[in-house]
Amino acid sequence: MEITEIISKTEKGVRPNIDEVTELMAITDRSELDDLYAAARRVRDKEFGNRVFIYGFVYFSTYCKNNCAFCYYRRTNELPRYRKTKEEVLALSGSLEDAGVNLVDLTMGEDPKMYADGNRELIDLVKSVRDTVDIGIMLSPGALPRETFAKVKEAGADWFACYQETYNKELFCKLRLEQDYQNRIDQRVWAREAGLLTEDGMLVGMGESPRDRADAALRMGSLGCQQIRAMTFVPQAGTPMEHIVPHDSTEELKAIAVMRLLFPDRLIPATLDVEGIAGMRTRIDAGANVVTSIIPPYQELAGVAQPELNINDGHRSVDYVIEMLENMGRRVASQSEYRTFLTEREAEIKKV
Ligand code: SAM
Ligand code: MD0
Ligand code: SF4
Repeated sequence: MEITEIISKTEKGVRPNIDEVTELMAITDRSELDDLYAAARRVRDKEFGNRVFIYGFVYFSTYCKNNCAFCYYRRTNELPRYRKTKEEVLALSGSLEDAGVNLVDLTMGEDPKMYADGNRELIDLVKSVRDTVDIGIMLSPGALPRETFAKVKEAGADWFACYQETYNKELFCKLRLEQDYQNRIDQRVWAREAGLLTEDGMLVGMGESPRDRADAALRMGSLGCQQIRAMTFVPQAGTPMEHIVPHDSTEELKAIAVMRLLFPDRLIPATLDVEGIAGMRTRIDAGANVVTSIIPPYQELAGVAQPELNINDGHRSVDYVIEMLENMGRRVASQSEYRTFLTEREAEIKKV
């Protein structure tokens, strides 16, 4: 089938098969790419209008017991690491709320301290943030034991994020060394069973094929994840993948647009963590509707893929992002709009 036909039938709501999705992921022609992005924008705007959600990012512990091949914070990379105190996390969450973000994403490496005693400290942290702010809370802690999910929900989190990176098992094992493929898939299933909304994600530029990306997009959406993402791999000093030649963002932008066409009502992030603020517009123009990895300056906080980019120049700050979105004719959702969105989606996942 011609690319234009695949785009137009998908836009009309007819689900393409995996071969057709692979063709979309493999587009290289400039005018076909423009058609793909334009269709993705129409589909998004029909569903969400010009509303965009914005998420603050608090990477509260950079200690990690894992050794992912792609990650700067892998166990064997010798780095200065930090662990924020509860009081610091509460102050950061409060100031993000005051600045107008819709959600705070509490992220950590798999810090052994947060796993001790049935994840006691982690649960306590979520509870304290819940008592302090009224905005959404996402927890991105890595893999958790099954029995912890009910406690995470009970403590007041709205979302659990854990990215499979790839659904190609062989590639997964090369990336997430010493980790169990099925256990990582189960994370989102267990989280949803506990009543949490879930986010899944794929990494781009790790040696995966367009078909792998098509498979990941279809699987992430069909598993009922309400937020799905693609992020381009950024090589990190001191890691085994340090010298891999990085992709530009084209494959990520295509993945965003294809996911948008396949799953019109999902949240899809435009992350500031790959190309900084310079990459926000292209991701929004490919169909994204959430800006993530907003980080307040001068708080000694790190990003993940870009530990420092644009943080202390204030270009990843809330005010700067809001201004840029407004210049693009977009509008940041109010807190009550985001709350309503969460309530609706929570009711939906209960039906599944
Ligand atoms: N430690 C938790 C985990 O791994 O699930 C949560 C934080 S982890 C740092 C969040 C995500 O950042 C990873 O799942 C991966 O997709 C992404 N990431 C890590 N290193 C990256 C890199 N070098 N380039 C692009 N994305 C990266
Ligand atoms: C982001 N740096 O949104 C964050 C991170 C973890 N839930 C998210 C990868 O890009
Ligand atoms: Fe640890 Fe997450 Fe980095 Fe893997 S991706 S090394 S689990 S912080």
